[in-house]
Amino acid sequence: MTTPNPEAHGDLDAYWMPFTANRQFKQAPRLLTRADGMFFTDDQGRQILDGVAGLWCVNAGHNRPRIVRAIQEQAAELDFAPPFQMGHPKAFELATRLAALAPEGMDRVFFTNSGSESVETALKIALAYHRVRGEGQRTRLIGRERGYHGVNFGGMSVGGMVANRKMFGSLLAGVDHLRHTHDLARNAFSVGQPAHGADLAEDLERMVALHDASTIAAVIVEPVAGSAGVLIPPQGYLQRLREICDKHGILLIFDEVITGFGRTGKAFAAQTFGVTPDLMTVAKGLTNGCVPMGAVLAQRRIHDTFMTGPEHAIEFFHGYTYSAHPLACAAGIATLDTYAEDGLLTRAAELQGYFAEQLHALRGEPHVIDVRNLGLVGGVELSPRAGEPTKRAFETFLDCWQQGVLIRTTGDILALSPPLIAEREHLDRMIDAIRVALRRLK
Ligand code: PXG
Ligand code: PLP
Repeated sequence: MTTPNPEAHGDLDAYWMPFTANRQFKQAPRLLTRADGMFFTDDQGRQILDGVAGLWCVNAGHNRPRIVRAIQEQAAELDFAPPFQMGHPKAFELATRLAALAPEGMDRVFFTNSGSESVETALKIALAYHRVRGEGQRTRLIGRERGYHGVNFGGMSVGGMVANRKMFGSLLAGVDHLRHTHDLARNAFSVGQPAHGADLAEDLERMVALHDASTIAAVIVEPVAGSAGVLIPPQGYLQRLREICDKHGILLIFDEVITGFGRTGKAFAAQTFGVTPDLMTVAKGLTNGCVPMGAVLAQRRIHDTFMTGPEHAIEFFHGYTYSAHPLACAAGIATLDTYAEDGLLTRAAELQGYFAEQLHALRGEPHVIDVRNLGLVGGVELSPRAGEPTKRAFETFLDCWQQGVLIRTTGDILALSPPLIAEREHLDRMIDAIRVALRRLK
C-alpha cells in the first residue's frame, strides 16, 4: 500500500472530498497530476492505466488535441455569454449536432452542467409538459430500486441507492420505485443481456393499479444501471416498459449519463436496445469530461407542446447560469468531431466480443459470484467478506492502483468502463490486474 506521507502533498485538510473516505484518503493520497490517452500520471510519476474513462466520461481518452485546442481558443474568444434571453452560435451548433446523433425525433436539446442537473431538468420538463397539456394532476414520478440519478433532490428521490438517500430527510413526495432487475439466482454470468426478468417491467402496471395512470407523470430508468453496480437490462425489459408507458400516457425518461456517447456500441443505449424514450439525460461523454456539461434531449412533440401562449412569454421557467457555457459548447463540438473522426461511437460494438471473453474468464477466480458485460461496460461481483461488506472490492481497487490500473467499485462490485480508444492489450492489462488482486485477496 502507498506509504502515508502527507508532508509530500502539502495541506490536504481544506478540501472536503466528494463520495470519498476523506480520512483514509488523506492518510495515503492518490493524486493524479497529468493524463494522456489511456493513462494518468500520478504525483510519484507512475503511469496509471485508466480502466474507467475517468469516471465514465473520458470516452475519447485523455488530452485529445482537438478538444484542448477548442477550449483554449474559446476561452480567448468568448469567455461567457448570458444564456437567458441571449445566445451564442456554438450553443445552437452543438444542439444541432446532438440532435443529429440522437434517436429519430429527439431533436430538441436543453443544456445543463452535469448529469444531476440534467435529471432535475428532465423531471421538471415532464411535470410541466403534463400541466401545459391540461393534465396537471400527473405529478407522480417513478424511479427504480438501485437506480442512480445524481445527487440533487429530484434525482435522489427517484434514485434507489439507500446510502445516497437515508441521510437526507423525506425527499420529494409522490415518488415510487419499480423493483430492480438484479437477479443472480437466475442470471449470474450472463454474457450481454440476461435472459430473465422482462416480467419485472410489469411492476409499472402494478403502480398504475395502485396510483392510477392519471397521477403518474414519468418513469425514469438507466438503460444500463452503472453506479449501482453494472446492471444490464434483461432481454425485452426496456421494450415492455416502453409499451406500458405508451398504454398509459406516461413519459419514459432514459438516464443516459453513463450509457451515452458510444459506451454500449451505438451513440446511445436507446439505439443499442431499439427503444426510444420521450426524454433522455446525458452528461459526461458529451464533452469527453473536459468541461462540465449535461443536456436533456426531448422529443420534438414535447418541446412543441410548450410553444404556446404569447410569443413574448418565457415558455419554461428553468435554466442555469452556465447552461450552454461557451467553453463547454466548444469542448462538446470538438468532442463530437473526435468521436466521428476516430469512429468511437461504434468502437465498443467492435471490442465487446473480445472484452466479454476476457472478462468472463474471471469466472472461477476467488470470491467472484458474477461477471456482467455490455459494450465496453464490465461488472465483476464479489461475495462480501463476512461482517465487512464492500471491503473486498475496495481492497481490490487499492491493489489494482498499486499495480498501476484504475478501476471503480460500488459495494462489492468492480466496474470497468475504459475509454473507447482502448486496445486489446489495455483490456488484458486491466483484467490481469484484477485477477492478480483477487488471488491475493482474503
Ligand atoms: N445519472 C446517472 C445514470 C449517472 O451515472 C448522474 C446521473 C449524475 O451525474 P453528475 O454529473 O451530476 O455526477 C450519474 C453520474 C460511479 C459513479 O459509480 C457514477 C456517476 C457519478 C459518480 C460515480 O462510478 N454517475
Ligand atoms: N443562488 C443564487 C443566490 C443565485 O443568484 C443563483 C443564480 O443566479 C443560483 C443560486 C443558481 O445558480 P446557477 O444558475 O449557477 O445554478
